[in-house]
Amino acid sequence: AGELTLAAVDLGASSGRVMLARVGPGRLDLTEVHRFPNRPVRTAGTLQWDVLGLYAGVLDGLRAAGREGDVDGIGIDSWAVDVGLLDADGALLGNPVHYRDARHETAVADVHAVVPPDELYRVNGLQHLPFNTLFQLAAMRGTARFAAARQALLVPDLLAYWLTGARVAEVTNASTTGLLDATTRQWAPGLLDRLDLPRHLLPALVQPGEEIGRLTADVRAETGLGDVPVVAVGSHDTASAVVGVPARGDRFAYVSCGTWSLVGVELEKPVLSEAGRAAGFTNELGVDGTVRYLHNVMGLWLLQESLRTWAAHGLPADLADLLAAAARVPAFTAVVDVDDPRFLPPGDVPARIAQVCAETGQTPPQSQAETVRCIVDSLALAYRRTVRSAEELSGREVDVVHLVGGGARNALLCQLTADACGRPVLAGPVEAAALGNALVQARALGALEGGLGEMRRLLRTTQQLVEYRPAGSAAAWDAAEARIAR
Ligand code: LFR
Repeated sequence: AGELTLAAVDLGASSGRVMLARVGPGRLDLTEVHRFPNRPVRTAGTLQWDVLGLYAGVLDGLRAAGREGDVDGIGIDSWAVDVGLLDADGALLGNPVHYRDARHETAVADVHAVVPPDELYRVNGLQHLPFNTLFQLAAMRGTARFAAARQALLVPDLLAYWLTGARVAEVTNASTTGLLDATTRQWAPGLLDRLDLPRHLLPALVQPGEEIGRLTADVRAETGLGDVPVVAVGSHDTASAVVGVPARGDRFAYVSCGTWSLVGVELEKPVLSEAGRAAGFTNELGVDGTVRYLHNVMGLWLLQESLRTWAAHGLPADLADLLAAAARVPAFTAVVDVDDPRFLPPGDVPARIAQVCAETGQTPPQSQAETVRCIVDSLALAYRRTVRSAEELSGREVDVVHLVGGGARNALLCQLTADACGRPVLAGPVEAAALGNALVQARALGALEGGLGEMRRLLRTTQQLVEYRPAGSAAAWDAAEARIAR
């Protein structure tokens, strides 16, 4: 097998990237060819994704990729759950609504009245998040837009549709909708019927590695690329990031740390226990039939929103400076439960932290550095709690915690995660999602052989990783946990 040049499109909540990967036996290099901001827009009270802006960024990136040489394949991954609705002509009916929009939640009680939460979990195995696609669609029932809708496409599938003309639902991302049966791994028609969601909304499923289609003539003309296949990858960014975890064997936990921190283990089969539901564990599908048994921890969002709030008030908002200051203030002056749903919507996170501290009888952080320290301590504490629960609930033992994604650059967070979990943390790669995207393409197109183990071996031999050894006492973390016990 030779070497291939692959474009990996990776869209995050705050920016989109087009990366060029050169992959072959013993080789895996990644370079960024284009990066563009992802700015959600609120109109008439609804928070939405500027999906045409994102698509334009993808086209710019593909054009830039083409200038570097021949492109052999394209893969797309992004955040999950959000969908664009298409009408009978295949035209987009408005912008996909952002998962942080408050309206989705209005349907939760209605859905649960028809399918109680425990029953829902036995079918879809999904942690309750108020924005899971089924709640979003249920909240739209009765609207003109919904009446006109013939199909719902998840964001990466929508972009792939515009590139190729083919409409599919890639299965790792489909598993985040709440409408996929966790046991059969097919759409759950019974669930759709009971919730009055037309079955035709959901396109045929495809597996990572299948070709979705080839660039249309229009797109070829616009990008300068040739007859390039768009290959289904783990189109849920977290699925691609878990491919990009450079683990050896199966005794590992991961923290996929970006805007969210997805914390869990990789399994062969779903765990649909009531205890897992109560602990907020999800059974999302991974590449090669794996299960991502994980919990959504609020993640770097808390830092991002704090910086945004401070910048708006004219306060210092340089992350590196604030983290350096946070490393110098004492640990555990205040900790919060980062999964408090009040942290989900955009807004003044520092004020919300102060409020939660007051409610739990703690002195709120008195400075920006203390607020940042509170966030980082609280994230590490949540990782500790979640890794432990994942082990207990799944029976999988964990020797090492892999921290991948942008958070791998945050040395304070990595060290505190090692201390909190009492396990070594292997940090990196930062671009795990783009790497996982490229690896799945490379195998589909014949440049690599084998399973996740071979892909991960290639990651270990080519990517820069940093090890953090655990230090300090478990008792301090236990005491911190007791302060926020729910
Ligand atoms: C991470 C992520 C999470 C998903 C959240 C919302 O980027 O994809 O896995 O729960 O975004 O879609």
